[in-house]
Amino acid sequence: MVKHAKPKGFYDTFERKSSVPGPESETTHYCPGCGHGTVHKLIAEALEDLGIQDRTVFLSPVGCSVFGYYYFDTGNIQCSHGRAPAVGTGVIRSLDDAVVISYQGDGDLAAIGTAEIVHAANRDENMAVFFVNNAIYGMTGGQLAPTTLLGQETSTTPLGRLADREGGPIHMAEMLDALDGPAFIERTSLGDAARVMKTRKAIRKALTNQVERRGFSFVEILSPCPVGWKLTPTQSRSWIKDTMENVFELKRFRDREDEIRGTGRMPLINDDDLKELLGSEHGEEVRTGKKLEAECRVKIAGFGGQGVMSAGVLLANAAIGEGLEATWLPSYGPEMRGGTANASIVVSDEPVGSPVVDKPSALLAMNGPSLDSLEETVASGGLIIVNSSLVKRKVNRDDVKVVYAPISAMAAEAGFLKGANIVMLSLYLLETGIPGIETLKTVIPKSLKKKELVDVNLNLVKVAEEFHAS
Ligand SMILES: Cc1ncc(C[n+]2csc(CCOP(=O)(O)OP(=O)(O)O)c2C)c(N)n1
Ligand code: SF4
Repeated sequence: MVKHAKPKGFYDTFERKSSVPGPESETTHYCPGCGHGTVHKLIAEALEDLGIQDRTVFLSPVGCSVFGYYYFDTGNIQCSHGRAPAVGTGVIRSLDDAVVISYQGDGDLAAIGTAEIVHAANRDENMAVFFVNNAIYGMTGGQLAPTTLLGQETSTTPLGRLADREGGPIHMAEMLDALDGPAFIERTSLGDAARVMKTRKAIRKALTNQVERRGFSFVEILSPCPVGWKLTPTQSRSWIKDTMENVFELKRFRDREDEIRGTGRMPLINDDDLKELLGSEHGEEVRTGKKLEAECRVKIAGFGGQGVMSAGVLLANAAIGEGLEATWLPSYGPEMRGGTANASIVVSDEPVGSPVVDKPSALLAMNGPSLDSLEETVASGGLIIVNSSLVKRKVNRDDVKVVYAPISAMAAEAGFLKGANIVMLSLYLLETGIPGIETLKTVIPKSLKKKELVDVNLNLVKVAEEFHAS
């Protein structure tokens, strides 16, 4: 007896939240004869047979296959249009054991996402990319795609694609084959049962490559879109064989079968490298397992030229010098000179999840516009240090601690106005103790290229200490 059942890679029922309740909400959302369903089934079967369902992260694109998460019983991420290879890069670099599948249409991969796929391929990221090429934008109503054939009628080229007007179809497999990076590239089709079986093999090969960490594996699948092509499902399969395959050659372009590329994880910096990088005298203090009560999320903001970026780097380096984890994220205003700029620094006792600081626990406002734009973002109970030499108003919040200090005047009085950033940073460290002011004093000499400025800057730390003590 032959027992037909859904492969385990699929959920038992395809229950879609947004559709009308009833049997309709448990069928797939694809049109009859659509190739996505076939490719889904081949993937789901391979997941089960290779036993990798529990370690697979399926990246759905924007396009008709946007609902991957309703079907695949795996980890799922719905990505922004074209960005799946970038998301996959993050996943594979942080989860050693993951098998990453980037499932993309031709609008998604070859139009808006061209940069992402090219660079992921070039970096040879460990991921399997299934590129469903139906030569049209299916989801949005059959517009021209980068892979639309010359002469093919679409809703935006009703008289057919013209090379002189729209350019010719992009051959993604050939394009990626020009790169050194990829491990495996093949183009297959769903034109008939024999071709489907070849596609099945290519999908398994790409997934096996992930299990064995052979690197970036790309399968382009010529796939029917009967609705977009205005053909019946049967005519669509024939059209693939008789027309599409004349333009897109079915071929295994590359197979680096014998190479194993290792995990996708970025090599973590080891303690010796860290000491060399920081010139740390803290030797044994590097990654000490020191604990913080809470993550510090700091925004240092001011005019370009006020040294907010370098203050941020010093803060991050001092934190790392104490065995903590830290990130530094610069944000420059559009102007080359004189515009506003800010640095986001996160200091934590664990690897930092996101370097973005939306709700700072501390704002170091070097000028008025910075206070105006960021005051409201500071977390309740947080800290604002205001450079009262330049900011003439008071802070409006009563749920944060505020320190007013004439930072610029203090630096100028000490003979080095440009060092106002050091005064500001020192005050922050004196207020919070994370990291300690003594650590900053050891980081400054190692960070400054101009050695004659070391004493000047250390003197500015002292100025801040005196202000804080007064
Ligand atoms: C940033 C952004 N730009 C445009 C769109 C509109 N959009 C949705 S799907 C799509 C193209 C889908 O075509 P394709 O990737 O070929 O997938 P198919 O639907 O044919 O499977 C476009 C342009 C969008 N959702 N988001
Ligand atoms: S529009 Fe085309 S690609 Fe989209 S579900 Fe229908 S047949 Fe499939």
